[in-house]
Amino acid sequence: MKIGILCYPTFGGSGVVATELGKSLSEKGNTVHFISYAQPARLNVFSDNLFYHEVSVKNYPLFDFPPYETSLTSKLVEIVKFEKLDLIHVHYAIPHASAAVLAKQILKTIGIDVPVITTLHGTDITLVGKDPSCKPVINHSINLSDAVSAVSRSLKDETLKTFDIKRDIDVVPNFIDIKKYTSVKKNNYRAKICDERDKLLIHTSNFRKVKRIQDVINVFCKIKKKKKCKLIMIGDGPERANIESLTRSLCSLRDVIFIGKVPDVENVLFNADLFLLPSEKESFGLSALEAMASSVPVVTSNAGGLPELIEQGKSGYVCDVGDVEDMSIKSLEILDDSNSKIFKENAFKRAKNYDIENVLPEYMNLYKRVIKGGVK
Ligand code: GMT
Repeated sequence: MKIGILCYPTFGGSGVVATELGKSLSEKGNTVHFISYAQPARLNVFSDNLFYHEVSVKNYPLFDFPPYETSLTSKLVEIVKFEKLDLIHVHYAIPHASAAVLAKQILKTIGIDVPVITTLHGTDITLVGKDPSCKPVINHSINLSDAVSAVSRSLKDETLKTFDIKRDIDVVPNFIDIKKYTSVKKNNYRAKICDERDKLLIHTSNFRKVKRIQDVINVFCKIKKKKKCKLIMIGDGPERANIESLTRSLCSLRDVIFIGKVPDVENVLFNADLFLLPSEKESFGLSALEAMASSVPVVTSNAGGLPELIEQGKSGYVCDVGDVEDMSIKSLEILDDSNSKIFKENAFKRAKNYDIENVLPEYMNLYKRVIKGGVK
């Protein structure tokens, strides 16, 4: 198949899922064309069936806002026409779904029928998408896509509740490539900052308000009173400066280190003891799955799709959003030497269900369903 993938190029979950999906599809012999405004962060391999097309936006003194969606739509029309794509798969509805639906309509006028698959990732529905400034456009593009998937049952339910949807939505969960996590042998960060008795805690995110990162620091401070431990904060974003100053006021900077964005998160997760994700909203929680694939148990909030991923009391715990007291109690239980090993084993076992080899066929089925006239 010849597949066009539209996504954000950043380290955010939807961009990571889109890129890993495209890489895997190309390994299976499909031709994949990524379309975005920059090269996707995890697009680190190149082969003769993997392409990247950059969208450049025409600026003009009249424009206060460069018209990205128009440029994206035009680029899509060009790529579908000249590369003879069998389908367009968009990740994160805003603005990708409406651009793809418009491109589809334009292509129809010249006799090309290209199916559009929209994958909803989270804030495109739960936060930004439901805002009146986006809602009618998102609603329309979901209804006019040829297939729509959501990354959890919770996100599907919220989509149906919030919008006027006249079609089915499939649930296709996030995934990891388990091989990548099992081949790591050393965590240089752990070696550098921890002594033998230290437990290592990790948090990864894009440092937005919705992640409630202050809860990570507050839970860590509570654990620290009972157990020797260190915390590594991975990622970057608008809240980072605030969180760094909160950390400085609450604990020693030798105990918490902020390492910024890392492309190979598995090397930092390896041999860690606990992952914290106390988000306000989290449609799936890819970062928690990545931790579990590294045999790291998780303590998270019960937001969105997290309770679907984590088996309570086995691979970790989900606690009420904002309940830092409960999160620290559950963390201490997992960190206790008598429990730690079994939680780690269960986390890894759970993650194996989400291996790309199990999830890729679900996307392939969606593709086959929407390609009516067979592949070109
Ligand atoms: O978490 C973010 O703000 C990034 C966002 C994205 O689209 O890049 O992540 C969302 O999509 C991920 C991949 O499907 C999910 O694992 C995250 O749970 C989801 N984030 C939220 O719902 C807040």
